[in-house]
Amino acid sequence: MEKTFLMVKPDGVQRGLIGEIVRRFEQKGLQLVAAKLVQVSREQAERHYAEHVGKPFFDNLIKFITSGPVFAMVWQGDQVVALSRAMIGKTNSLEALPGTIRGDYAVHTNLNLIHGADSSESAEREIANFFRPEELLDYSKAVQTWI
Ligand code: RTP
Ligand code: MG
Repeated sequence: MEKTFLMVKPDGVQRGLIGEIVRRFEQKGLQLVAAKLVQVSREQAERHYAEHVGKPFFDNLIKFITSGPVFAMVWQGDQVVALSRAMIGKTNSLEALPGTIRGDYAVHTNLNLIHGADSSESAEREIANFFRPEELLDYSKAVQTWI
């Protein structure tokens, strides 16, 4: 089963949106396999956003993501990477459609509430940056048969 790394960013934690965001993925039928509040260090943030090193928004992005706790999660499900990205919505807040998390709650591209891994390979790398292997729980949910 595919896994992805999702993270409620500091703005989402500050706005009290952890529950609302978790609710959406849970009700969709995805399975939560790990979660924790994390104060991200500068080194950890730079590893997480390594693909953006050198871009004009990089420094602000690192400053923002380390500005307060984030809620890091691992979710599992069929095509979970693509599915969760669709539920999150476009990066640019003006393009994020209503019904998506960013479309419903985010006003600014820089304060866009949630991160979602963009591929299975990114997910694997990002999960390893936030979780030890034993923190990912392997358990079955009876309801999964019906989804
Ligand atoms: P994320 O990685 O945070 O889930 O966001 P994403 O895939 O939708 O977007 P990505 O291209 O990976 O960019 C990472 C974050 O950097 C900020 N950003 N600003 N042109 C800009 O000013 C710009 N482009 C990206 C956004 O906050 C984005 O979430
Ligand atoms: Mg990205």
